[in-house]
Amino acid sequence: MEHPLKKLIKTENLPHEFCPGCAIGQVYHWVARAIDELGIDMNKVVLVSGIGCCARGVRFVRCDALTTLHGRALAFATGIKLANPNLNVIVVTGDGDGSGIGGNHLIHAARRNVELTVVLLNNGVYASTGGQVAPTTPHGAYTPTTPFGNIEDPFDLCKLLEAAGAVYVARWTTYHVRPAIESIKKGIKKKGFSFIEIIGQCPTYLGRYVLKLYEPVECINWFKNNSIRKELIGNLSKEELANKIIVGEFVDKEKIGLVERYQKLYGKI
Ligand SMILES: Cc1ncc(C[n+]2csc(CCOP(=O)(O)OP(=O)(O)O)c2C)c(N)n1
Ligand SMILES: [Mg+2]
Repeated sequence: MEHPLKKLIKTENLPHEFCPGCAIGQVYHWVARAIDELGIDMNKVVLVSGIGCCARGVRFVRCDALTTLHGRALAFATGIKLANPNLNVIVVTGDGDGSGIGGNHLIHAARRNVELTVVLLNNGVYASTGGQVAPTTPHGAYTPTTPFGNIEDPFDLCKLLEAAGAVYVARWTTYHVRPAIESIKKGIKKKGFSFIEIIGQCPTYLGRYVLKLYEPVECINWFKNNSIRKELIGNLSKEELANKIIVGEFVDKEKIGLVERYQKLYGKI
């Protein structure tokens, strides 16, 4: 059987090293589909990632791609965009790579409003190194490094990126296929820093340790049953929302980006 996105997915690089049912396949498929639906020439796309399971996926998409240093994808992506503003530079990163070791780069790229799209797969753990606790791991969660339950609170990455200055911010889960693809499309089209968080299953660690669910599809059903659209929050109390994943678009605004500011500056000299 031919892959329906064979023109964009490097099926010749298969088989892959990901666990069965991992969200990474979905995330890269959606990025490829968004590019395809926007009709963007793949020669004008660069995918940039750091280190981690999620970061490894860039090698399966038929475009120029870099896996860089751990947490430094945004530094490389910023350089690429400044050097060649005609490229669509998309960073696909994990929660650890993007918001742990790379957290500082993430907030500053948003503050500077670099014309980049970040798609961050949040599986709540450092999956590739054994499922250790991450800045996104839920409070109380059992992981190999929190055997008594996580005593810390996780980041709300969308609030963080909104405060940092991103012009487009959205969160979906791997259950929300179509809205997630639409958000990635919007993010790519935005002239500024866009951030799309995808809460996704790592069946091996998030599933086994944190959610105590053993099948990928059970994790996706858990996301379905434990998420709520931003518009439906209504009068729900903080306590009622405490364990819910709030999904939707949180920011969609216009602001001049860094590359455009540079271009204006050069025009004046
Ligand atoms: C400088 C440095 N520190 C730590 C590591 C080990 N390391 C590799 S990947 C990773 C975590 C990746 O987590 P995440 O970005 O969430 O990716 P996932 O595997 O969950 O997709 C860590 C800590 C490293 N490779 N380099
Ligand atoms: Mg992770």
